[in-house]
Amino acid sequence: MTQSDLFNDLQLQSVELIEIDDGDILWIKRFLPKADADLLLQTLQNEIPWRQDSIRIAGKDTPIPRLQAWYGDPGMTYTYSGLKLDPLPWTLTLAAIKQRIEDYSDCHFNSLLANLYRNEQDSVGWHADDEPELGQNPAIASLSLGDARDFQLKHRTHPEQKLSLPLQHGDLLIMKGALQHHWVHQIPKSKTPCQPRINLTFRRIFK
Ligand SMILES: O=C(O)CCC(=O)C(=O)O
Repeated sequence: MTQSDLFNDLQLQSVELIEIDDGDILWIKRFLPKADADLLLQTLQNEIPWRQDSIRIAGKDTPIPRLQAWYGDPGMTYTYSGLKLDPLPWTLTLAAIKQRIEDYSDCHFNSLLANLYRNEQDSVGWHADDEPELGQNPAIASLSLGDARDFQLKHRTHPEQKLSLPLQHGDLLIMKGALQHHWVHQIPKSKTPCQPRINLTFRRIFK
């Protein structure tokens, strides 16, 4: 172990409540210690059957600029932008990290969208996680692994209210309250080269 590995392992979790109007965000930096985050990143890169789905934009099938996979309890299908996703069954790895996040957040999740940003060209555009099946004020827990990327938020009716959170390896973001009604979020392409990043967004679908 080098001195910098040792330093990284000693860095402690810190919790920041982001003060914004119309929603709640909790940013738990280093929710996972580096060694756990490293192992999880490597395992998920290999075990998830990543695929590039297409969504319909202006009547045309357009590949999304990232890879993804949808997991969940039986029957927890999810539809966004005209794309219907049937759940893969939980793996031991994903069930374990879900439990760890549930214990911390006191929330219960029955589904997960996993995203793989292969490099700086991969992204997700402005959107909110406001599909009807997520209920009125969904709690969403989002775990970041791999290279840091900027998670940007913008208020829908006061677009001058915006923020950018540089999410790092092992960080957990919990979004709650009315956030998805009033704010949109995105991961833009990056101007500098990026190594792969995996993001796990745990959700609860109401059927
Ligand atoms: O990669 C991220 O941090 C955000 C992913 C996201 O916005 C989503 O899955 O809805």
